[in-house]
Amino acid sequence: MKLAVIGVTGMVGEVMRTVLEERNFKITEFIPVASERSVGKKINFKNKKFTIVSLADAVAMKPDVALFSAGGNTSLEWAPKFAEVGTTVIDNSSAWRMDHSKKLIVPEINASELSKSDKIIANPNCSTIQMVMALAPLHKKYKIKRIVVSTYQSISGTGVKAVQQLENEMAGIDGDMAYHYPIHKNAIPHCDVFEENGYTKEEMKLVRETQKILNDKTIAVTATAVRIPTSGGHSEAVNVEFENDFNIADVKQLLTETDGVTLQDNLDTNTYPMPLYANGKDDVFVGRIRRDGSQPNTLNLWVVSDNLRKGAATNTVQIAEYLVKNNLV
Ligand code: 2RA
Repeated sequence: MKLAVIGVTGMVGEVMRTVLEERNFKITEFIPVASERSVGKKINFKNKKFTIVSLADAVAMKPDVALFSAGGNTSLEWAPKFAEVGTTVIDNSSAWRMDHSKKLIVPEINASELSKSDKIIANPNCSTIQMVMALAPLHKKYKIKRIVVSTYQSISGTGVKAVQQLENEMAGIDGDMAYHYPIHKNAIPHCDVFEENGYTKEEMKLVRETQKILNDKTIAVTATAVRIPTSGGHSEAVNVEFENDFNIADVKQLLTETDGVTLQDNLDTNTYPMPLYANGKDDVFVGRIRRDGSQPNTLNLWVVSDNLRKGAATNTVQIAEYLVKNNLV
């Protein structure tokens, strides 16, 4: 497998390399790609040094698969160029997610939709992935009617500049701002940009992507996305109303049996998910499972996951693994 990683020096690109190494993804040729200013620099992968190449050179090398994490504009311009030479692109940006001709994949939920003809595959937004990982099995059994979700998102979702801003603020140093406001000792209800309807793009991704992944436009979703000064992962308070009633013990059993989900829910031992402990792990952690007594058939749960891993790099690599295993590349 000739594999290219586009955006190889970014935070997600770096985690992609780690995940590819950890999972011993079989690669015959590794093609690291980054912006012009990084071309020619060396990076480490599988204990070897590789020279970063340009996007144009990478297209000419005709990789079998290209994992993209280089922003929407780069994906819009270059993913079709890779696809034209036969490369299967798996893209982390939002560029292709709502394109009707492109699949939006969380392998544990809808990888079976994939076919050889899919040459540009979209990786969902991190906060969507962790939520649907927890909700998909429940939707299958109880049919979701409405989701109200509040997210508490790690600064790592914004990138290096945000991590640097928090470090500077904690050290009392004035530096570049990734956000309009200080993030230290703060919570900013503003992830990505505002749309006409007063919601942010991040909030609308939770609405639109959830319906596409679960293939059910009847699912009502409303979201509030908040940035908080943590770096280990995104946390979400999910209130979900079903068409049918449920039993809490069955819900917990269902989640326990779900690949990629770990139940952390024991109030006697103060056991519940937290980003400090989800950091660096691939699972989606679910806890604080309790009935919402304010209305029928409604459940509250708390969902935490490392947004750079299952929220981005790991999900992308898992899609590539599925393609290889099912001879789709
Ligand atoms: C964020 N989900 O957390 C977005 C993009 N990574 O900012």
